[in-house]
Amino acid sequence: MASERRNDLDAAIDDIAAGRSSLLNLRGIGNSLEPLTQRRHELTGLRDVLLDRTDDPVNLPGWLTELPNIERIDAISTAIADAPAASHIRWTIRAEELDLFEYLTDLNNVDGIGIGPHTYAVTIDDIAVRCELGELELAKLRCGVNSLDVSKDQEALTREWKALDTLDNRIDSILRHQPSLEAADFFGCPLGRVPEPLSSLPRLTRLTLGAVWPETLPGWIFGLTELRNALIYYNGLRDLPDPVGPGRRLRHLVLDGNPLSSIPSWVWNLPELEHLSLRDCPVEELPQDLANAPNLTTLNIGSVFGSQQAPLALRVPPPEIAIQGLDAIRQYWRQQRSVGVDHLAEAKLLIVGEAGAGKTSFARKILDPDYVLDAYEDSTEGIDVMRWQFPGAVRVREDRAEYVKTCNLRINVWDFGGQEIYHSTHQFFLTKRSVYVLVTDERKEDTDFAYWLEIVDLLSDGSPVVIVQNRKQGRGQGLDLGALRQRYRNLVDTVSVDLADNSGLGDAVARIRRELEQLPHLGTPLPATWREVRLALEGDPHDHIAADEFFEICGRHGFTCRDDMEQLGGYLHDLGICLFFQDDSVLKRTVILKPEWGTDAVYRVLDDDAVTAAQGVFTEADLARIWHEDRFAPMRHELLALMERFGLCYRVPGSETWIAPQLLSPTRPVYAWPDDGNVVLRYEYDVMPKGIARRLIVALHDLLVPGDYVWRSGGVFTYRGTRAEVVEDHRRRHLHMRLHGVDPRVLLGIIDHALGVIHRSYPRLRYDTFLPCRCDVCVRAREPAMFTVAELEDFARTGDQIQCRTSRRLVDPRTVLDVLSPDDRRQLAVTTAPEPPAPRPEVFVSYKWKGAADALVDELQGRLGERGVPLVRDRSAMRYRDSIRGFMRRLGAGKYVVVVVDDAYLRSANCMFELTRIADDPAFADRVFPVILSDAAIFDPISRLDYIEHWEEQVNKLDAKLARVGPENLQGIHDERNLYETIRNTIARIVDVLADMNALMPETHRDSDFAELYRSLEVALTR
Ligand SMILES: Nc1nc2c(ncn2[C@@H]2O[C@H](COP(=O)(O)OP(=O)(O)OP(=O)(O)O)[C@@H](O)[C@H]2O)c(=O)[nH]1
Ligand SMILES: [Mg+2]
Repeated sequence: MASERRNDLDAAIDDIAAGRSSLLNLRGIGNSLEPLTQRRHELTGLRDVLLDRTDDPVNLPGWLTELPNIERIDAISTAIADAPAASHIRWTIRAEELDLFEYLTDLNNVDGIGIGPHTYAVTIDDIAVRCELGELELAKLRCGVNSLDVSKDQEALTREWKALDTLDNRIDSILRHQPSLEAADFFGCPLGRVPEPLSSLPRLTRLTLGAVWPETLPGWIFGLTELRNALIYYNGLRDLPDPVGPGRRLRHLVLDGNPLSSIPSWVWNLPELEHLSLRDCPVEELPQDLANAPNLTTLNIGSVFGSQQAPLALRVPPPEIAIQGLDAIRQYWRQQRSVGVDHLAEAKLLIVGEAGAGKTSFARKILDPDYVLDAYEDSTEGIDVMRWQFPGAVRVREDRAEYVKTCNLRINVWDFGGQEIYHSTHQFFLTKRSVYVLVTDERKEDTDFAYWLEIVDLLSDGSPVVIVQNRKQGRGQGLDLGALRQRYRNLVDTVSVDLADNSGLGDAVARIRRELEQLPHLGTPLPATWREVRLALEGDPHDHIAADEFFEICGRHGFTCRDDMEQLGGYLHDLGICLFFQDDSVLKRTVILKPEWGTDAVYRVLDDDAVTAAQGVFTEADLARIWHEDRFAPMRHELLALMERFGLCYRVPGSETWIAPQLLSPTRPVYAWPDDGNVVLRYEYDVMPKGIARRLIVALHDLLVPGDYVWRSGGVFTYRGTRAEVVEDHRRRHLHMRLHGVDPRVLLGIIDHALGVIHRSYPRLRYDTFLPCRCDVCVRAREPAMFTVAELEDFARTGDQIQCRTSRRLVDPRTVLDVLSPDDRRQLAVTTAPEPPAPRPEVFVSYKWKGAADALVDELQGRLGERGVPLVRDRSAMRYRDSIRGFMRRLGAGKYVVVVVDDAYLRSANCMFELTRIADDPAFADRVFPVILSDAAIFDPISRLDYIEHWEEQVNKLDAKLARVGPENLQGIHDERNLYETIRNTIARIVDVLADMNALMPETHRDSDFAELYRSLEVALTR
């Protein structure tokens, strides 16, 4: 770490010495300036210094101010011990340093001040008075925080400020006396208003208003004459005002995290606008006006939590296009302008379920209710695709108005073979923006609802699912739709049919039609030429055409530029209408018009008896036999490329043989593997798609150990003297890896990278990576305790030791993480850090902070600490659920928890989240030591109902909100709702247990100096 910092510092000095930079930015590097002393003669070009954030007072060396060109030192987040007197340097300092600075040198040198949440009222008053007296002349004023947890609301943020009222009273006067101000920064300063005197600052070029939450935004902001940068994020703004005033010179406009559904046209007409950021804004349209901003070079959409995430609510242009960037969006509009608009009315219906459930029969009944069931219907091999058309209606938006347009909807019905062998390949065709039907055979109980619903959830990015229960003349078993729906957000309905007499069929088809019509991409305006090309392709009888032919068809239908044709090709591919892999050297020459032609060919190989008997091994001769018809024969090369592309086969290096790992032997071969000196790693999935190991085998087949070292669910890879064994355990949702050899980290890095690519192909995949504990007990154990990497990193960041659940020893998380760090060149030895004396298990405390419990917990921590029982509390300011996960994991692993319950605790979602997690443990009553504050009415059964009612109300409120806003894009609210519901469902039980536990009131605890609590803990800790 220290050497890294040193390198960064050296690099920064190199830049200055070479004249590439005049700024020394020490953020993240630290303020240790000793290394600079040796190289100070190289710093003649240095003009600005930006100091790192720290509360440890920094001493600046005298020579720094003697450098010939130094002009500014920014210490806005830094405590200073010494500030060399030098009248030519302008300082930016934090408010707290003002007096000291005046004492050390001269306030005339200060041109920037930072007021933060911890600044006292007297300091703010003092600044205001100095401004009024003309003692301070500022170019830069910051009232805010360094970083912001955007999930916090105004109230939560307000509580963090010591003197927000004073700031609110004084800020107008401060601003009125600073006519030279160039930058005003209110970031995380929840004033609830935009100070009006900002409107009279003629030189203001940069204005930051982040999480200020003004009720409305005044129009003069965008009329300020000199304003270049406006960062107006996380303010709850639903619309933007028109500019009032002459200014139109904005270059950077950041509006992230505001619930803006549209951007007014004046924004697009700003002549100098270069950068516009709309991340996490539910903007529905990026309009044609965007072409009016000639200088716009960056447009951020999607999410701050992942740049590749699709924009929240975008309909026009289609997100598939918008995510490709500004050029693609401009191209889309340019085409529309020149050729007019048409609307897409085509979608996919995917029918999945177990073998024999009745999928094919149902698909045929959709197309023709008079279809007579065939008792000898063949089991579907691979996938069949049928076309279904019906007159329907789509929602169309034009000129910001929405209307319903009737049209002929064209649906491609994909009927998937239900046999197990097909499951892992189907995932390539489970597309987004489709409707799914899960057919279940009601007479059997073999439907693995979880598997199907999870896999659809994983791959389809929220596409709706309808369950069709096929009664087959039996009785319906009845499904607990409510329970399933709670788990699977995209399950929309269940319908029951009997295909023999068509009962329920009409309703089922109507339900499915309704879902299809509501798919968000239907009705999307597209350049009219696109639809014409699509119709031409649809009318083409061929299974595939050459890419050049596709481009010719485009040309015949009004396309003039190749880029536009490729854009359309990509869009059709993304929607699953055609297969056109434009980035593949072989496949880019072909457009597969009928994807089922490709899937047919692929499944023929996987279903072939000879290939199956050879356990997946095949040659070109086999392919010539399997693909002998005219349909396939000329395209063998491409079809093989398609199989490789899907990760279904690989060529054995140096041979003319291919292997389809899906057909390999299911049993692991016997081979020797040393017991000692292994590096072990495990991936654990929430939902594990089938065949991850097989895709890894295909991706890294070059590294497979030759011979019998690969099987259906695993393989052994080798690289530079290290071997890695990777095994998939689908039942337990694990991928397990052990490595042995000279330096396992390189091979581990290669595998981790390949897995990353596979993981990213599942948009919603969630998994944890685990590493084994390295304490001396675990090193010898067959089943060592495992830590998640996220948890280890969390502990390593704070410098804490982590407790092993097996030996209860404290372990240094960095020694466990070592295996993942290829930078660390130390040989990987299986030794552990020197063992510290066996510690006591940690005791955690859960309480509602910033409330009545604070003082009690302070006291408790002191008292128990004196007696050698350290109390672990999470005082970090980020307690929102995502941020407290690390703490929770630790809390879950720690044995004992003191829960300080007051009324606010029982009404706080964060606290109750914590408590429900603690209560998940079957040994809840043994682990928890409650301290009940007097306002928590848990001893009276009637008052207890109040809490249940409270959570009931919260659920209802959210439901009402959800019903109003519509379910799309409200993932966060859904999660919140699920949490509230869990709390409502469990609060009665939890409170019962707490009330039964003979908890003492705090006064009694205090009177006895917490002796009772200490005694109970002591007994538990020595158990
Ligand atoms: N009597 C009766 N038979 C049905 C009904 N639904 C389907 N079947 C029969 O059940 C058998 C299997 O139905 P399919 O529609 O082929 O099942 P599938 O889900 O497509 O099966 P795979 O293609 O193997 O995945 C066929 O013989 C159908 O005729 C029904 O409601 N009543
Ligand atoms: Mg079938």
